[in-house]
Amino acid sequence: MRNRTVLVATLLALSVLATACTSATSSSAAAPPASSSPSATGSPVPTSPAPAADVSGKASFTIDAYDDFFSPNVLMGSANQKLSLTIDNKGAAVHTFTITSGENVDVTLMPGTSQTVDVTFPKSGSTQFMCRFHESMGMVGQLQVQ
Ligand SMILES: [Cu+2]
Repeated sequence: MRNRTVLVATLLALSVLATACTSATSSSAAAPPASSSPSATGSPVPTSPAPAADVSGKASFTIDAYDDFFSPNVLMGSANQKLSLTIDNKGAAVHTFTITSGENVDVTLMPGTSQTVDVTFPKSGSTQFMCRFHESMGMVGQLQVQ
């Protein structure tokens, strides 16, 4: 929620700047409406996780870490499936990818870096993973047997 508020405030500030520039450099053209896609330049940073990903039959997969969530944060696989999982930290903060149940996985990702770990889906149900720094902010996910 807080991220969204910051984003909206940033977009508002940007559109004010854009309007100011337009009126300063052009007296005839009307200022573009504030809703004209500010995301057209550069790829927009998502504000929530992508939908669950089906990784059945795959040997490797990549998820992204943002501030502060994994995307996607639910991986659907098959029982006992092994997966070479790359975590790509696209956020500005340091994150971890951590599994404390069963196999121990714990890697720390500096901003702009990625790491690959081997994970194994459980026999049934799901295995939780999380970021140790932001678990309380909901930066969690699961390997889910479908
Ligand atoms: Cu984190």
